[in-house]
Amino acid sequence: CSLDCIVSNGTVVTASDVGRYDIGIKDGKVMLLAPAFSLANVPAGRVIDAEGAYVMPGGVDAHVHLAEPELFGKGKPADDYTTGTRSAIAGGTTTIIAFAPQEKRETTVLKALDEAAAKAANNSFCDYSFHIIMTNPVRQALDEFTTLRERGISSVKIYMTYEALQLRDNQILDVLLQARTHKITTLIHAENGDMLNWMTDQLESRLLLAPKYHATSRPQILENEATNRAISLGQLIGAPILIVHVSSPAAAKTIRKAQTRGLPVYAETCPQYLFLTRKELERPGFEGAKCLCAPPPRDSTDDLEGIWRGLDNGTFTILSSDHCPFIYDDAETGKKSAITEDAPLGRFRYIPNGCPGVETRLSLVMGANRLTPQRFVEVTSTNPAKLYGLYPKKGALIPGVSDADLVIWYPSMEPFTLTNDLLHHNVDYTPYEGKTMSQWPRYTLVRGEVVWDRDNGGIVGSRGYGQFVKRESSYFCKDLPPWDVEAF
Ligand code: DUC
Ligand code: ZN
Ligand code: ZN
Repeated sequence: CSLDCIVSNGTVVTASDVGRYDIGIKDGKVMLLAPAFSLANVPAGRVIDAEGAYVMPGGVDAHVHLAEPELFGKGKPADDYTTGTRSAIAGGTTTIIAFAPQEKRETTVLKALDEAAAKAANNSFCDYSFHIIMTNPVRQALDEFTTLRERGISSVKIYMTYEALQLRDNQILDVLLQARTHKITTLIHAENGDMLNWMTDQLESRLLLAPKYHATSRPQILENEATNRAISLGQLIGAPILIVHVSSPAAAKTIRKAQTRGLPVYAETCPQYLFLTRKELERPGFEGAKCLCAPPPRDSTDDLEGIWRGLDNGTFTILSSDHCPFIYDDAETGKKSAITEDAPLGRFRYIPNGCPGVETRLSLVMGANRLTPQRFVEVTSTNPAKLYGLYPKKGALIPGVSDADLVIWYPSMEPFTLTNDLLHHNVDYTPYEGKTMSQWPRYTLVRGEVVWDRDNGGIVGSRGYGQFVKRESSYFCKDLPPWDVEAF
């Protein structure tokens, strides 16, 4: 039979194996995985000679903010599904999970899902799904978990901070219990909102307003307290939880202890907590705002080392971007909207929290050369696919089963200096401007189609090719007996 495409003689890396193979692709799927050169005589529509390259399952970025309303009460995210997923494929990511936020005044979550689905449909360059953000977990919304599962959604995110989003502990328990029943994974933003507001008031009363005080207002203890509490709430219910965007070694240690006790606690970190320290918030003038995200970049390179260690030793299940894009130079909706006449360096309280990063996630970590290639695939593709019910369609290269989503790297490529004009998002900066990049994907394939060809056209995929992917429950989800208060 003829194949649509053969990727020949590459070093194929999955989470479990490394070896020289040919990959045969047909109808968007991995059809054959055979020893190198063994497909040499098979007719194919296209042959990609991957000699000297790493061939990996495409990146799965499970934390991307696109086309959201003014979520945190400040600033408006700049990327929509078109620009955000364009940026994703240029960086080797083939599936994203974005957010569908419930408005606080709504009693349904299905409206949020419908709105996100409408925004993504016919606009996306790569495959996608959504996490529901639950801000009002009333009975109706909780009862809709059945419908969410029918519609292929198996995760919800909740917040322990931000006035417009924050849930009380009893509300968190309501969500966890319902999530457990429906095999839904709960993502938790773990920062203590009251501590944070109090610290912010303290700093403001002393007129300490510049971007760098954002980090002062959210010390590690505030993340660690909320992480501890989230773990305890999860333990009471016996529900799996995923702590998102973990920034501090203190919280990583708390998570590791819980995992050692056998609790179903998973954790995510992001490149900003591997590469940026709070020093970046002290860039001249207002420039520090470019690296302002929540949780904040931590104090020292020792802190960065602590996060790398957690990524290496299994504390962190996944590495996502937390791509949360705000224009810098826009006084209405961007970072600069926090600047007023009486606060020329802005008031950190009002600076939109978040950095762009969907395109740089894989290259930064690949280039750092700190993880084995297999561990790299595990945390950037296979584990997010397993955690969120996409595996083995995504995150694997199983013949006849997995989509032919690939990222192809040539480790011998010429290093280059990163500048924002090389990126494909709708943001006017990158926190990593001027950084020497030793790695960048040469090709990205989504369901067998080359969508990114760095040396020959750049973005060659098309808007609208990306499909919604229905998700199952988490691969890590165990069958549990019903939760029973009388068992206590
Ligand atoms: N949480 C996120 O997940 N992203 C950006 C800001 C935030 O607080
Ligand atoms: Zn968050
Ligand atoms: Zn986020």
